[in-house]
Amino acid sequence: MHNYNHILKAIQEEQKLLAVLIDPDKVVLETLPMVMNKINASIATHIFVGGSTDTYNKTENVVKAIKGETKLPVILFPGDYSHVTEEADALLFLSLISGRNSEYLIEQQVQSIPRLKNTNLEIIPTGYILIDGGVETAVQRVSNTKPMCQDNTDLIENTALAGEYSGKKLIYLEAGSGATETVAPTIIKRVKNSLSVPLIVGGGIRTKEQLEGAYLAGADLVVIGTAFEKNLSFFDHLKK
Ligand code: 1GP
Repeated sequence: MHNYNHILKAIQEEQKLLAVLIDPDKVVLETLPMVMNKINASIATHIFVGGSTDTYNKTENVVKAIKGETKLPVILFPGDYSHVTEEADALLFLSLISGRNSEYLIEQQVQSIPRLKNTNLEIIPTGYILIDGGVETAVQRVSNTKPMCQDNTDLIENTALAGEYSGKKLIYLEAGSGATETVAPTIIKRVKNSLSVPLIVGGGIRTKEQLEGAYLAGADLVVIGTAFEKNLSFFDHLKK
């Protein structure tokens, strides 16, 4: 549990973590060295690789190419069991606990086992909670589940705790890639205060202020994808 322990240690030492999400469907392999240079010079601590779809089955090659350009841990954030590759350092073993679609609660997980059982991939059980981010996101479309309303803080908190009590080692509050509304700091705070396991927050974070707001509210690890995809100089403001 090397990568998970590293997350726990960072929290103990009050260090905040930042993952850059690289979507195999969108990345251009030729420009990856330049992209990775920017990331390596920034405060990013992790690379997440994944997306709701991987149309061209590129995940494994993308992970290999990233590994060749960085020492940062590369963690899979799969949309589907077919995106699992041993080339990564760890896998967020996601269960979409905000939804009631058994496909994403247990079926995809069962389907992934033949690929996983003989690998050394570190598997991190993760409760994934989709929160309404103002627009219909790919997660919502692909998973065919409804996001949780940001007004329903009690239900969000209870869902997160149900995840922890079911043995999830991480809880991920997700507004969805490209969200116009991020997960509200009040929600992050409430969930963080209840949980004992680390809290990941992502979706729609496009400014340094939003990033700092998420940390201040209690996010242990923040995920940023779109802001960096759209503007590679985004991380110029987040240099080491
Ligand atoms: C999506 O939380 C991540 O799964 C990142 O979202 O692309 O909006 O940064 P963005």
